[in-house]
Formats: sequence, structure tokens, C-alpha cells
Amino acid sequence: MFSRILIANRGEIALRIIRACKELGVESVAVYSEADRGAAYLKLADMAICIGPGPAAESYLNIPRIISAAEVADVQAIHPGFGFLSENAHFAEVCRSCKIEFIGPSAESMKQLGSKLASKALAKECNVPLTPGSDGPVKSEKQAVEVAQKIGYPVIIKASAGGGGRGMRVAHNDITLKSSLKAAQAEAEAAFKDSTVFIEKYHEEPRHVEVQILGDKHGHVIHLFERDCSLQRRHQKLVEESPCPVIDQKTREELCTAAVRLAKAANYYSAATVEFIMDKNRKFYFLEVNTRIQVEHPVTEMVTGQDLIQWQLRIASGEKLTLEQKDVRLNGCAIECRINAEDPDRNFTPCPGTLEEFAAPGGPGVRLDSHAYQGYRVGPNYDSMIGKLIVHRPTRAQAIATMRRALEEFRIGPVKTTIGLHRHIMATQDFQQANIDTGWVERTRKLG
Ligand code: MV4
Repeated sequence: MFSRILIANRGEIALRIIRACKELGVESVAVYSEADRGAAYLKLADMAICIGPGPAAESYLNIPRIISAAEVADVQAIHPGFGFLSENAHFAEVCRSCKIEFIGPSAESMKQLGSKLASKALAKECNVPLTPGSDGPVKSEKQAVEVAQKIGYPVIIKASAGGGGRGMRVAHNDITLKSSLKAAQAEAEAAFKDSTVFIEKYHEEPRHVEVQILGDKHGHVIHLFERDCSLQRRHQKLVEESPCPVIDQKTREELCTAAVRLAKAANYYSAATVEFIMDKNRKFYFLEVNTRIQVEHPVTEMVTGQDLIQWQLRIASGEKLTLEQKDVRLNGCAIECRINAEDPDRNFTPCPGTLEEFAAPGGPGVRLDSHAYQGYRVGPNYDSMIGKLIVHRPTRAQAIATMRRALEEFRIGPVKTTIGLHRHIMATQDFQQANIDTGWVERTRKLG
């Protein structure tokens, strides 16, 4: 195991990684921007280094400054957390050339799986179910129309270099397809310096189900079951849970083993998430692979009893993944609500400010992953997530009851947060009966 690592991130996930380090006896070096100076979680690290001004480009995204901090602190490895540099293959290569272990997958796996077309091609080879589509780049209007007429409208145009919903367009006929194609190519070029796009049949209001993967450097790959992340708004997840409440044991087994086949084919090590869409007939289709630890990893930790961050450290240091697939069991139900400092009644606009009131929930079955506290100032520089409230209970109904109780206890003010929205969601028949899909939040808010 490493003796000292650097955490190239901030906030809640930096704190989560510090906690894992302490439990493994690893020294942690935190980095912070001037905007995060004085944040309480920095005191829990063994060392904290300022790496620049508030704007992320000058601090958390600045590779030379992070590498310099790593050299000064003499660390053996860097954990990138999520967001920022976590899926940057170039950063992983720089770490390698500086003889610093990147706590994540190889740069090669990141590149292969980061390309949506390359990951789809690999998925096809491994018999992972795919949405019908162009199966390769679409270059001309003529080719786009041919593909669309073959698979039928509506279709969706996606950027191969995209992800998380950026650069996607839906078309319902030949005319809108032609204009959308040009716009999608231009958007992809501007956002990713790669205009490659492809076409798929568009699934309306699907569920979003994803499989947690762990692999080691010795070729051993396992899954830790699935999460249902259907409750989201504009590609920002609001609630995540495990297991998916609407699939049976046979579907679960197929979904999870398909994800393992794909990770094995990519020679994957570290943690990954294989994303699927599930349509109204409960058929699933591969979407993309996220080559990082995700925000919602705690729900998987709760139902499996495994510490995913500790596993990432062990795997990066070359240890064997001693966990066998047959020993990974699903125990009960876990639900996570993302607590963001934003106003759901004003189109989710971020609400920076000081948390004058911050009363955290607790008690049986409750986990709070948050770096916030009474007096913490939420700045305007970074995303507005100030914590994640996670519950773990034997059944889904009990988990919802515990979540409702914990959300009642949770008091934050005067800054507006998503707590009230979560109280509402947990009280709906739709959520309680698991009648939700990726369009639910927007549909119900229009009605309300
Ligand atoms: C789709 C789709 C419908 N049909 N692909 C959005 C994020 C990116 N990972 C892929 N996404 C989608 N791809 C086909 N063929 C609908 C979405 C989608 C979505 C997917 C997962 C979670 C939330 C979503 C919200 C809107 C659209």
C-alpha cells in the first residue's frame, strides 16, 4: 500500500478519500484553491497545499500545479476523485511519466472507453445489447437519412467524444434530421474538438440503470450490482438507489455480467460504471462507460458492505482484488439524495451564501457524506453539491421511511437547497411505487 497520496479534488469527495486513507493508514495530502481556503475538511488531511486561485482552470484543473504539489509533498499516487481531471487520459499519462501512480484506470482504457463509438464497437464484440443505429460515424446527410429510415424515427444524434448528455439532438423526420446533423457536428467540434457523431434509435423517457465494476491489474473483474438513477433533471441526477426496484434476478444477472464482459475486454482496472438505458418493455441497452468513481458510489457501498475508495487505492498499489463475485451480496436497499445549494423553485439556480443554519440528520440507517457545516460558505466557483444523504434499510419501503425522517431532521438555511424537493419526491406515490423515468421530474414540475 502507498504511504502517502495526493487528492486532486475538493469538497465532499476529497473528504471521502481522506477518510479512506485514514482507515488504510495512508497519509493524505489535500490541495485547495484560494476559494476553499479555511474549509474544515482540509484540517483532516495530513497536509494541505494551496494550488492557485478560485477558477478551476487555475487550480483543480491545472495539471502543472497539481504535479508540482505532488512532487513537493513527495506522494506516490494521486486520486482524482470525480469531475475535474478524473477522466482526463492526458493527466493519467503525465502522472505515469512523473512516476506517480494515477488512482484510476490506465490511460489506454480511459481513451478507448471515453470514445462512445469505440466503446460501442467493443460492446458489440462482447455481445452487450446495443440500441440499433449507425454503428459508426455518420458523415453525410444522405447517410444520416438512410440510417434513420432503416431504424425509424425518432432518432438521436450523439457526439462520439461527448458524454453525460452534452451534444445530443433528437430528430423526428428527415428535415429536422438534416439541420440537427449539422448543428450536432458543429457543437461537437466546438466542445470536444472532434466533430464525429453517430445516430441511434431514440428511446423516449427511459430508465437509467448502471452497473458498478471493480477490476484489478491481474485481470480479475467483478460487478457490485446496479444502481437506478432515473430521477434526474437535465442530466443532473437527484436521487439514486440500489438495487434497481423494477428488475428481476434474471435480468439483473444478465445486465451485470454483460458489464463485466465489457470491462474485461477493455483490460479494465480500478472502479468503473457501465451505463444502460432501460425502455418501457424493461429491455436494456448499453449507453457508455464512466471511467471514474461516481458521486452515487455510496449506495453501492451500503448494499454490498464494500468500501469502493479503499478498493481503488488497493488496486492502484497493485494488490489483488481478493473479493470473489460469489462473495458480493446485495443486502437491503440504499437510497441517496443529492443535496445541492440551489433553488428548485427558480429553475435550480445556484444559491451561493453562508449556511447560517446547518443541522445534520443522524440515527439508524443514515449516512451523510458532506464537507459542509454551520458557518460554511458556499462559493460561486464550483458545482453546488454540498452533500449526499444516504440511507440503508432492509426494504425499499423502510429506506423511504428513513429518508423521509432524515430529510425532516435536515435543516439548512438561509441558502436554498434541494432538501424540500426531496421531501416532496419521497412523499409521492410515483416514487414509492417506483413509477419513475428520466422525464419524471420535468413532467411533474410542469404540472405543479
Ligand atoms: C439516449 C436516450 C434515448 N435514446 N440514447 C443522456 C446522457 C447520455 N449518457 C446518453 N443519454 C441518453 N441517451 C438513446 N438512444 C436518452 C438519454 C437521456 C438520458 C440517459 C440517461 C440518464 C438521463 C437521461 C436524460 C435524458 C436523455
